Amino acid sequence: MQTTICAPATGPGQSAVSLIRLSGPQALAILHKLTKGQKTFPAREQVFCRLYDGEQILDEALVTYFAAPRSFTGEEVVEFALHGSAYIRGRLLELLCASGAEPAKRGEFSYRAFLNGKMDLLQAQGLCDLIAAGNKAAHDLAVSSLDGRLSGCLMQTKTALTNLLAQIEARLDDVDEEMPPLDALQTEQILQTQINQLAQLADTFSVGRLLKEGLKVAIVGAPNCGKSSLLNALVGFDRAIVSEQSGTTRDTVEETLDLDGQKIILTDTAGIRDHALDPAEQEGMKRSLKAIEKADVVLFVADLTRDLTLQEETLWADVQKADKPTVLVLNKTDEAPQGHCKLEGKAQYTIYVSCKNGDGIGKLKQELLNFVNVPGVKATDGVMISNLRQYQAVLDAQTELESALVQFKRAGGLELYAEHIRAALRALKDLTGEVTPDDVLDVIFSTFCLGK
Ligand SMILES: Nc1nc2c(ncn2[C@@H]2O[C@H](COP(=O)(O)OP(=O)(O)OP(=O)(O)O)[C@@H](O)[C@H]2O)c(=O)[nH]1
Ligand SMILES: [Mg+2]
Repeated sequence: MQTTICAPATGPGQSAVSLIRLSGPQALAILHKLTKGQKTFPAREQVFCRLYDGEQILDEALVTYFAAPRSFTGEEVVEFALHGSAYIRGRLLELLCASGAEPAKRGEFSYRAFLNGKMDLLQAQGLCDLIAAGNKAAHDLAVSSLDGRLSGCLMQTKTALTNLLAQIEARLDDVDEEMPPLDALQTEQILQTQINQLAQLADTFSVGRLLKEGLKVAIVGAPNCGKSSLLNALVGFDRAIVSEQSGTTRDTVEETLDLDGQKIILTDTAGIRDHALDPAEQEGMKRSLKAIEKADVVLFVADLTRDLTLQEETLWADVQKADKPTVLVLNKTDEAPQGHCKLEGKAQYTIYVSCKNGDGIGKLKQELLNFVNVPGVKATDGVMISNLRQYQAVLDAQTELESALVQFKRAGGLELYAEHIRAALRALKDLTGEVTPDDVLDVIFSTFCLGK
């Protein structure tokens, strides 16, 4: 028999109210036990009642009972809205477990909702992303998964492929060859349309990922060019130490910025020069190079009050080799308003700033936003994918359909052609969880938060 599980649905610590959720066949019986049978609980109505710990009152709570299958998990569910003391919460969980419930695993409520057909895997992942979203962009992205837009978009492709497969299979079964052959033009068109749709969806991944995880920006350059000053100017407070001495920043300094609802993760780094003063600075420089590797965008800062050093030119070449979008940020325009830098012609983007008086900082922020607000990346219905597993499945499906098309055009055997379409369908069904193996599902849901 299915177990009954319980977990806090709200965070730890003290709060005005906290919520505990109970789900499974024993939920209502456990509720009656804790309220000493003093109340009835009509489904979906909040009932004010006393919860007992033996003969003592534990709390006065608002309790809602959701009858199966009309609940989040599709099972019998009880939600306790308690006074938010850590003691009440902890004690109620103990009482629930003493009455036959078990502590829920991470994501177990969502897992049960998925198993009971309340949502597909994409929607469950959307829900997980919704809770994790710390800014508007990530939130909007999660909503488009949660409300089924992404599933709907894939459903169209699945339906088209299923119909096509049915037609092929009918011909494979037609040993007497009584059926007319497949309409070549129409079949090719169907395949090509689906390939294009999947390719469009796959293309949204690079931006979708940035929207969800945030744009990682590394600030690099020679010592004293104003990297830490730039970090501070962008975030709007003195996050990193600034001084006129070269080699001030040793370790990398990270700070997150919310720019128009988009998460930007800035990393200030140690300045790169020929001779490190000591092992700590040397290690700092190594970390600067690692920050470049990890970044989505590099801000290469140069000081307009002086000429570029050889070391800076080498660093510039290294950044180019890393093949990252790079913005050349020419700093200290207040002191050198006519200053120039020999990299200007070589850089894709150049912005003049003064970290001292704030000139150009707004423009730089806008430039950073341009890396995520790429026009036209949204696929049908404004959906995007942001998860690597989803991306790989979409690519797999696309590759299989491309092979199917080649096979069909070559007028090869129908069986092989059908096999590629089946494989594409499998990849798409794996996305929505229809054919996903249990151990993979376990891993996916275990990344969800407790109580969800
Ligand atoms: N005039 C002027 N000075 C600036 C500007 N930005 C930074 N500085 C000065 O340049 C010096 C170095 O600034 P930092 O921000 O510490 O430079 P950094 O690149 O982080 O240096 P390291 O951490 O040593 O690699 C400080 O004295 C700053 O006040 C600017 O826009 N104009
Ligand atoms: Mg610094």
